[in-house]
Amino acid sequence: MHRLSATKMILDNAGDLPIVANLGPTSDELWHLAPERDRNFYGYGSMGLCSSMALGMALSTKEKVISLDGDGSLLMNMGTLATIGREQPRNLIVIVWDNEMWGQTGAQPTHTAFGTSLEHVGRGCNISKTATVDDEESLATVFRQALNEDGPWLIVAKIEEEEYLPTAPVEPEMTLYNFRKTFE
Ligand SMILES: Cc1ncc(C[n+]2csc(CCOP(=O)(O)OP(=O)(O)O)c2C)c(N)n1
Ligand SMILES: [Mg+2]
Repeated sequence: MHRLSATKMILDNAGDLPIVANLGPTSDELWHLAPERDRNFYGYGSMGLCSSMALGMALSTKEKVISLDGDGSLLMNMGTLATIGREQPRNLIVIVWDNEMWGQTGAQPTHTAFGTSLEHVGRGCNISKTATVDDEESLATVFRQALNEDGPWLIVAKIEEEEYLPTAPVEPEMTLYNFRKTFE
């Protein structure tokens, strides 16, 4: 499964729901697919905080909130999963693009390349709606289920890297301004 195509599938199914994206190619691809979509929150610079920010949003709104996180980032701030399990936000869907590497800093293999299962970590943190999928069709099936059923959800999507798209020309201030406006 490739992240770009899977992200398009997420967008096709997500309607107008807020989507928070991990820094780097995850944000770049989201922008290239939907540059005018003000409900995209691009997490440039904030490694490890994608699902933390999505958790905060989920606790502040009734809408479903979608986090597109990365394995290396989630490993760096694994306490996020414990806090999600503690708070039990019914409207939070975390998808982890697991390429088993810190891709954008030189493709160094992460712990998931050596047996760490982020799904199992999530279950140990009391997140009961979980899945690990490695093809887009399975991801689409579980994602649609997550949109229809209470969470919190943790979906680990195993992906293969492909060539990066150009960095998205977005600024944090504008991202925040445009995104916030959609909640008024
Ligand atoms: C606190 C912090 N440490 C290190 C970095 C450098 N850094 C940026 S992205 C990244 C790797 C992120 O890995 P992952 O979440 O798996 O995303 P991928 O690159 O695989 O898409 C690192 C180490 C950073 N931005 N912030
Ligand atoms: Mg990664």
